[in-house]
Amino acid sequence: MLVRKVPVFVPASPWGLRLPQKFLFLLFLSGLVTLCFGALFLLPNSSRLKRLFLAHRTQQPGLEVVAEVAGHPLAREQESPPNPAPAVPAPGEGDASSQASTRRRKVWLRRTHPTGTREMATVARSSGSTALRPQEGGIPFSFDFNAFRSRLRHPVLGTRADESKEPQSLVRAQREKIKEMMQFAWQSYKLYAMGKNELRPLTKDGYEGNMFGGLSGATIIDSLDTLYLMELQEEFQEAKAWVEENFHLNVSGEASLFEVNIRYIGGLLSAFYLTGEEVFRTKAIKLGEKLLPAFNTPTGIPKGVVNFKSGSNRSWGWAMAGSSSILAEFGSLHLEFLHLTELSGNQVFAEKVRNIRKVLRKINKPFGLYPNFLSPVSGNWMQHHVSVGGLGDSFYEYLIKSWLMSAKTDVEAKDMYYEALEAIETYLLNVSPGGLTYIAEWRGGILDHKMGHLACFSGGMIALGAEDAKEEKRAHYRELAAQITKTCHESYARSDTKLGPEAFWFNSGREAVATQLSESYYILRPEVVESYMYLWRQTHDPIYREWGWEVVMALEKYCRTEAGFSGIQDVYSSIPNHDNKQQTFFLAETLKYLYLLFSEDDMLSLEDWVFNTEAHPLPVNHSDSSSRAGGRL
Ligand code: DMJ
Repeated sequence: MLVRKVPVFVPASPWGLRLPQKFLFLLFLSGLVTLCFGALFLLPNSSRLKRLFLAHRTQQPGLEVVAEVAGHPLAREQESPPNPAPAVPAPGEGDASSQASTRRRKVWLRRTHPTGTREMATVARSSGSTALRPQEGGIPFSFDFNAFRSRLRHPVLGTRADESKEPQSLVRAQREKIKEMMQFAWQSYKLYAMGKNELRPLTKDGYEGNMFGGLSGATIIDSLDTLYLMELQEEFQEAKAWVEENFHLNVSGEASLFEVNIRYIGGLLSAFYLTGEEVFRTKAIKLGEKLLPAFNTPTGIPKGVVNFKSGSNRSWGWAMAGSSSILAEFGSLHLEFLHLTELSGNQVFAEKVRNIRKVLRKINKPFGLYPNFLSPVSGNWMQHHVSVGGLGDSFYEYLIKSWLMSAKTDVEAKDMYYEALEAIETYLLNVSPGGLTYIAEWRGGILDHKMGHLACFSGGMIALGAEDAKEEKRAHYRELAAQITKTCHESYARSDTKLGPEAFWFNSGREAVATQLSESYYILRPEVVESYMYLWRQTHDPIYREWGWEVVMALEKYCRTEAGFSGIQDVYSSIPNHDNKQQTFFLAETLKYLYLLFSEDDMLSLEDWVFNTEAHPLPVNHSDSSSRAGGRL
């Protein structure tokens, strides 16, 4: 073994320095260099310099964002540090100029929201003007939040005309009751499951599930806008603080593109548009980037599952043996992705969904119908199963809502919607011997005479679209919407709990009831009250509030537990067997639609907002399209 002898002394260098001294000198030098370079990053407003050092610059702002954020693997994975310092201090905490700007904003808010006083307080306190410019660690693209808000036709929360007229009205008390339910659902979640995706109210713990790729806090993000809308300000601040401090995107599991999009992206986008809080915009865009690998397929039709770590994608194993993408999944991205482009300047999001539209436009449709399974490789339908319930539902919803969100400029979406509706009417619509109108499911020409609970959203959708149909069809669609909604109400009314089953049939004399236990459950779903809300807004027929109130009473009686709300396993048993799950959509959708049903029409006015399929409000594009970021909303 060779043993090296340690020298007794080190010879001096030509400058008279010994080795330890040289080492110290070098250490000092490298420290100095690090300090200078670090200053570049620490100095305020260094984002321009950072750009110079960290990315290729391009001339087009949109592409700049692609190069810097989407294209850079590190940037894609990177997260803002937890608990970032607020860019604008809260009123009273900042310097004179920021206080002046807060004052200016309050004046502006007073002008644009003359009677929405509480909403004004929330927006002013929470955001100041943070959304007006990019922040450190944020997205290098500015969105003019003030201009956006000034284009809305109504105060976001309405004028509360009813409150000033009848402060003690029954409707107000009903609304307050629904607010209390939301508060209870939130408090229970907070107490037993804060940060987890869902609350399990019986076991009093949290549940992560496997749909979100390791992302947490689905209930929090799904609840943000409902809390805001109900003016549960303390709870909203708790939710926001969690997003700021604990909502991390550097996760590495497999996620459902659809679920992450409708719940997380939808929830964050709405929270941003309601409050102007930069954190929601930044996280929505960064999360949107993590979904993009799902689109890496020969046709550009995304696969259902994306791996956040490897960026690989796959179809669900149950979707024609892993060969198909699902219509409702790839067809329910349009609204959110256009808003991601709008808020980031990054064209990639809009391009992805426009390509989906192009493929669907071109492909041959059997009898004008859209089957539920499509190969993302060949672009061919894989099975002729058509449904307005599960697997198909929100595709149709997003067509009519794309038209409405574009301020009625996306004519292609409108045409596709009415053509699809015609085909559905011709081949799927039925009236039972007992006189109930329902939309059946179609399997290559053979009908299953059943409707899923999910399909009950269609009453609301058809009502929403009725006004823009050809004149001779308008009254017909209004009536059709009312009839379908009535059928869905029957599915509730014919159960012992007055809650509806997961699926109900129209067979052999039994109508609008489930025929087996495996279809008799109710998991706090929103679709029926969603339709009540749209029908109420369209007709003001008091029956919809009556029916909505029946649901409130039933939820209280059969689904409320000591520690939150739970689904039940059999709507035909008045002794509830709870499923131990408080679904995130109960807070995002069911309670929100109920609350809106008992509110004035100008609260989240349909002139200004469309609801994504998870009930997250996204704004209608009222602006001149030439001034937009190019998302053509
Ligand atoms: C929600 O996540 C959405 O409404 C989706 O479109 C369908 N299912 C649930 C609620 O039932």
